[in-house]
Amino acid sequence: MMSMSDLLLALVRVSEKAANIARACRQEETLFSQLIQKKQDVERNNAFVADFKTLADVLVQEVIKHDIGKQFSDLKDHIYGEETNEFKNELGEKIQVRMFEDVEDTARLLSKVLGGNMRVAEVLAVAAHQDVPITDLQTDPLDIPIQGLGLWVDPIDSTYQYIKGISDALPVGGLYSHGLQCVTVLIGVYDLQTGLPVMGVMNQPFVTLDPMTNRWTGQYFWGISSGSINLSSVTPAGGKQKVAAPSRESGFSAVLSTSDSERVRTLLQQGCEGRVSFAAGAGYKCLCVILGLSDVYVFSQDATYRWDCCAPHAILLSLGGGIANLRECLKSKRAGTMKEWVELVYNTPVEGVSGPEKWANKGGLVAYRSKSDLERVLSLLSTINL
Ligand code: 2IP
Ligand code: CA
Repeated sequence: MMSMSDLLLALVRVSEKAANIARACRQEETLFSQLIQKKQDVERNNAFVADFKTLADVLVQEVIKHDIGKQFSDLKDHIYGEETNEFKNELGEKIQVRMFEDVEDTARLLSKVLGGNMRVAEVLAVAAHQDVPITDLQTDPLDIPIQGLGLWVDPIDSTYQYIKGISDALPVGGLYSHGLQCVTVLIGVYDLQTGLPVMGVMNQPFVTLDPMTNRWTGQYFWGISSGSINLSSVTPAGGKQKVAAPSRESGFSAVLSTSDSERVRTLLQQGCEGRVSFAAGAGYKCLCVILGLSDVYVFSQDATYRWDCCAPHAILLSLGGGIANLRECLKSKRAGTMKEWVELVYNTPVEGVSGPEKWANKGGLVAYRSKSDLERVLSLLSTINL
């Protein structure tokens, strides 16, 4: 019988495959020389950028669905993601991107999307089919049933940074405001009944660029939070520390989106005595909190989605933190009714809307590692009305 540790291994493995695809798409000289050649022609260039972006996104999502669905039949019908698998190529033809059992068949389908470019299609198909051995993940068998679980997948978070492809951004205090480092692959597992996250894998495909080979290497993080079991690759939980959380300068700090409101930015700037950073990518900002680079990630807008948060949420829970619904927490704080802060849940859609908005995190969010940090944010923002 499949266990939670089998699922963790499978998710880490497929996230590494996804990272390979993300790197392969960016590394492909043909695609990039085409991009450069088309720079003069604004319209075509835009169309190409959009299509190229979509292909990486769609292919990664299909690979995750295929690999996990094949190994875990119970999960097959509960893998949800940001993208549909329908893809429009430059000629306006609609193509359903999917994985075949045979690498050649996948390559043939991809070449239709890529205007007949079989060489590039083969590079991507090989990355999509090639198994990635995982040698550095050891967990004891976890006696947690995997029935009744669903998955939220964001195949490439921070697509804007992925397309821009800036490789020489410099971190400030360990944190990147922009650049390829802000790109993440997010795979979150949640309980279909309670809506609570139970497992998360986050992969950062672009961490270090080797100047000699011009190749990137990445890293991954995981966390499990189920009942009394809390394990992660970030803390020494279970003695399996993979990445140590770096020690932070003293003082309360927040990471924000540049698109947040002036008022929220000002209130937090004041409350954090200037220790506010801005960074791209909802997943990356959560990762900054997970790694202790920032105490909280606050966002007062509705523009993040369940697939942005499920994976980091599980890791944060495993560390004793979480991701709370900002508006609901502020309401409860004002009413003085709060016993437990309201966490995001992943099984209930927003009523009365359709499309991706059904899964928007309405009311904003606070990602935190400790409850006292969440409470501090709520006090600082107590005067805002969402
Ligand atoms: C986006 C992406 C953006 C983020 C937005 C997400 O997901 O993470 O970067 O905005 O909230 O929905 P910001 O960078 O301002 O935080 P995607 O890239 O998958 O569309
Ligand atoms: Ca996203």
